[in-house]
Amino acid sequence: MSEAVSARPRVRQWPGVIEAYRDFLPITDATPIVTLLEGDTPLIECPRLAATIAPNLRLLVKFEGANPTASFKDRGMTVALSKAVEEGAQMTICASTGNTAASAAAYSARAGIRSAVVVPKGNIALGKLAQALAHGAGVVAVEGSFDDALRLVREIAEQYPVALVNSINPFRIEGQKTAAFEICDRLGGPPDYHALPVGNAGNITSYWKGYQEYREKGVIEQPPKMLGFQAAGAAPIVRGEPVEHPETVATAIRIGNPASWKQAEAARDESGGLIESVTDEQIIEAYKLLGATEGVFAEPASAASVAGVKQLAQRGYFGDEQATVTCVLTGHGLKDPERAIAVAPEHTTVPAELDAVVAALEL
Ligand code: AN7
Repeated sequence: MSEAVSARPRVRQWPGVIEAYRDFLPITDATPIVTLLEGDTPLIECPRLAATIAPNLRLLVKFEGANPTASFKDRGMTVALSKAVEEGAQMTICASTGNTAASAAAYSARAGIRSAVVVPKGNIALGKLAQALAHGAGVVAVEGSFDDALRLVREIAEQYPVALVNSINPFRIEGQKTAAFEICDRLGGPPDYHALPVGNAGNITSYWKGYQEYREKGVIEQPPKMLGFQAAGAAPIVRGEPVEHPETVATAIRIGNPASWKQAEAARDESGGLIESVTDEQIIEAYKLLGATEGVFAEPASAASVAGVKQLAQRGYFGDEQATVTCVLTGHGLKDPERAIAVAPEHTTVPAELDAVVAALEL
């Protein structure tokens, strides 16, 4: 037998979510896999944070900022782009509060096709805009909200030959559900509660689908209770009606009329969980705590999950049981450096002399 010779030596690494969970995904041999090796993100135990906000809990965070474009969107985008290319698409389009835009732009570049993103003017974090531009997307800011942008791209996708890659694209949901599989696989079972921020409600829909599929396959017995958190100024599901002018520091979830509203309610009700709101103050407090107590830097929207768990713990929701709670930290803190600097104390500038630096450091 001749020796197998390969021009490219095999790299021993995680293969991305499609190869890792292929059996659960609508992928065939004809599907070209567009991947940046997303997924396999850290599930980090946070005992110090738990001691501060909810001493009875075993608290873990799923750090989705460790994905290639630094948010959870990459899990859905690898499947959406793979299917779009399979179907012959030459261009993608999406509306976005920023992270979808960054991910769509990157995966479109990876696939060798064009991308366009429509964002609400003035309300997209700097890092996300930088990413979309760096990956060559056509960026259009509209004088309106995310909801306006989504309405526009839906119309455009009906009239022009472009693939819509917002989470109304079912392949996005399919890819994103892999995060639920990872949590169960790493924990050796499901958590008791699963907390996450809710914006357009695609992610809560995805996680719930993932947990249910693992139950159907007999991998887990009992899926977790789903705990969704909206920002108080952008909480249509909590209020029971669309919010025309959503406002929050957590620009990622500044959404007034979520596309997957009904699915989010189903996840809440079928799991026996809840969807509540947290104020911007609570969000920023949790954001700072995560960074300072655990060394984990997530963007403000992500911290809504932690703020929500604190709110529930304070009113005794979890009881005395030592429940396991996973919080999804959906995006990296570096996405929004302006917010990080705005909420921190000002730093000192001194002459480049030892005495001055030592004095300033209060050593
Ligand atoms: C960091 O990028 O909607 O409930 O256009 O970026 O699935 O919408 C982002 C949403 C949470 C909410 N955390 O997830 C977009 C966009 C971060 C996010 C959400 C988003 P969904």
